[in-house]
Amino acid sequence: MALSAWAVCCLLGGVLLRGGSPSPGGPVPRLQLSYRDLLTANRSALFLGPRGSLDLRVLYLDEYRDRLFLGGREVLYSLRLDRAWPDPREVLWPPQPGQREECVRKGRDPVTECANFIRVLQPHNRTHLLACGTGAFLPSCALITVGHRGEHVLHLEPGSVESGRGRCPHEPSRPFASTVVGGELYTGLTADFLGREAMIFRSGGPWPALRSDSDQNLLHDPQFVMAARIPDNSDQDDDKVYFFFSETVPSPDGAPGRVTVSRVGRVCVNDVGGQRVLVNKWSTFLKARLVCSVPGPGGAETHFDQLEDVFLLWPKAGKNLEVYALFSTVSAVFQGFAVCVYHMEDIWEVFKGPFAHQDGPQHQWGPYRGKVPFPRPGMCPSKMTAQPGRPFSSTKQYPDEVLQFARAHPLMFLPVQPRAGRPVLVKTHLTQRLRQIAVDRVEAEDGTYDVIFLGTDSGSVLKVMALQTGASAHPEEVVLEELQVFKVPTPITEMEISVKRQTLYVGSRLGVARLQLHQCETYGSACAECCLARDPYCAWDGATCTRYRPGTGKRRFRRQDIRHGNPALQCPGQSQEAEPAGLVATSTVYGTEHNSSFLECRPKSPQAAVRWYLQRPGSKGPDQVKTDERVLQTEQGLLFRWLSRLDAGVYTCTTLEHGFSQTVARLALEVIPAEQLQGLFSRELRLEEPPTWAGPAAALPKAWYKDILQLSGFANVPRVDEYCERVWCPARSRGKMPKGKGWVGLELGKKVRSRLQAERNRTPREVEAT
Ligand SMILES: *[C@@H]1O[C@H](CO)[C@@H](O)[C@H](O)[C@H]1NC(C)=O
Ligand SMILES: *[C@@H]1O[C@H](CO)[C@@H](O)[C@H](O)[C@H]1NC(C)=O
Ligand SMILES: CC(=O)N[C@H]1CO[C@H](CO)[C@@H](O)[C@@H]1O
Repeated sequence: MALSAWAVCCLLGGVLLRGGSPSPGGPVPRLQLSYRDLLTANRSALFLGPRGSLDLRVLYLDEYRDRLFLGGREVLYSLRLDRAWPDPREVLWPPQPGQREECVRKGRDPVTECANFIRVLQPHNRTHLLACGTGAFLPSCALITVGHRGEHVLHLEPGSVESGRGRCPHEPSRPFASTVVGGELYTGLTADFLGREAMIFRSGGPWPALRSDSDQNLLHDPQFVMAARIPDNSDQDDDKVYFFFSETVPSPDGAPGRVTVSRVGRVCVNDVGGQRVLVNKWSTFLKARLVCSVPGPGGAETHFDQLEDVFLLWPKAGKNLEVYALFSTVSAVFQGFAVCVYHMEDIWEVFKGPFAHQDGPQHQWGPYRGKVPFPRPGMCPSKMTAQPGRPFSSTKQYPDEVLQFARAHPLMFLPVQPRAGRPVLVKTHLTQRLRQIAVDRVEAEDGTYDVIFLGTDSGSVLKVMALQTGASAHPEEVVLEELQVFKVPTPITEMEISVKRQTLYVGSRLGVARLQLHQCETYGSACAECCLARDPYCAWDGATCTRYRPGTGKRRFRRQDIRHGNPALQCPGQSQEAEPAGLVATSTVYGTEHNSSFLECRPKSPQAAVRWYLQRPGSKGPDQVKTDERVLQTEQGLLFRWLSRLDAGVYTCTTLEHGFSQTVARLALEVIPAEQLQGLFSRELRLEEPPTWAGPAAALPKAWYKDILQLSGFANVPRVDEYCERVWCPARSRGKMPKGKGWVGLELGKKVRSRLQAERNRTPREVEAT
């Protein structure tokens, strides 16, 4: 019930006032769990290394070996997934001797740049990983022995260190993407010291090293987000590596300036470059635009053009891959984020469609209408191209005409449109930026749901669903939880999901956290609370809110309603009518006339609508409390800025959520007239005569010290101290051990003071958490 002066002042400042309109940042999370909540409940566990920060740059989740590999500043770690975190293996990896000084001499920052920041961790073979670091602006790579499955070792092979040029950027933070296919490393990066030479690069395997053609400016200041092999069909010869990135390109309609656009690009795995044209350069590179926009009134579209992150949702057999992409706006006017979902088939269709063509730099782009040579540019050499009379079994055999065309037409004319033509999620006016996305497809009682995890720049993760309900074009956004993973606000830079372990691995510069995807008991111990949570991972099993497992257990005991969250249907007999409000105990609160007072009521869900009712002594039924500038309804409760005698009565706090009403608190407020309190402080009180006053407070001496605290509010703390001194301390200093009530009074005095001290020592954060 206690509320510190800090909280009161913020409440008065209107910061936490609950308005009538929906919050501008979108729906409020149903459950908000603090850093401490997560640790206490064993929902999360952190690894920050021995120095409290790893300066983490890369994370590799190895589910085959059941290990998590981390790359930070001059350090590598291996953590076992099946153990608690304190079992790490560490490898220190500084830059080459002299390179740190060389880096500083070239004008780079000694702290933030001139160190070996590990940026590549990729599988090499059954016993080794490939790791590359910036090497203080001299990138280098090495093989790391990690042992067979079941072993837990980590060593750097000293003889394996070699140049990492083209395989790792020079800069510690520049956007960068890499993947390994068939033992070869594919990277999207800027590969030079000055960070100007952007390319897609392949090296380290049986195929010749290939790079992007730099003559044609195929990539405009790209920011790579992700690279992955995605098979187009069952023919391995047709396998391609896809890159997702943003580019800054000249305005397409000839207007001055440049614009940011997002892209999907691809190359064939079996590309070996051309024979006379495009020698040792990609001959199959193509790219297309990814569109993510919201139609506005009058045909104006709001575009989300900056790609932040991509998550590939791999299908269960037979279905097609879906690409979840997180975008932000580049507008200076407003900050917005959107999640768009692309079907891989739609991406393939665009690559099969017309090439974009421009007659000259000043001309408009249009579809290429001439004859496209064979093999069609972008096609991988395969059975399709190597037919009798068409001996194109390698890109080296492709006619010059084909390679020239590919070089001049890397861009597709049509953009890739998202599923349903619009984002599944749009978030504007957020106080935090969104950085990372991961998705889990969850089977629930009434269907399959995609649960989206969004990593913010303030160290938290949002767990969200976009529900397609009814005929509405806009999916309904349900924010299930907001989880503060890191203690301090820090951008989430990595996120990997393990469906097998039902765990999300969340990385920031500081380190990594293992976060359970769900913890159903957190929602509460009643059927209605479990149902209102609408979490597809959770169901009411007849006794508790537990993990829902499709196809197991007795059907009639599993209660879940993701779509509507309607406890009246799912939990009959649990609504307010059946469970009378009388079950909630009444507690008494004393307030002083003309002073402020506070009645606390915190519903578990901030989505619930709170109503306060007042039963005045002697009046008939309870009335809803009228709020005005004197009586404010806040997220934590009802705040009286100054009390009137007429405020006395029994207050009931009820919540309404999805038609389900609950009594959360019941408080009897007694108002002590101002004159009587004045009397209390001015009178010389004796211990044998505890203060008394007329009126309803007959029970007062029992919880004496508490009432004093309540009376004065924490705004009047010096006054209580003074009161304690006057009343209790002289007795002690005089050495007279008081008897009976007096002795109790001394004990109470101690309690009051230690309580006050504790209140003062508490930081605002702790107050918030209580
Ligand atoms: C905490 O969670 C981990 C991983 O889920 C588990 O192995 C461990 O036993 C849990 N510890 C406690 C005390 O519940
Ligand atoms: C993995 O590669 C390393 C270096 O090329 C080699 O020494 C090792 O024997 C390989 N391991 C296996 C299991 O092939
Ligand atoms: C802010 C306020 O009204 N404080 C009052 C609280 O009650 C004491 C005792 O009646 C008054 O002296 C204060 O002015």
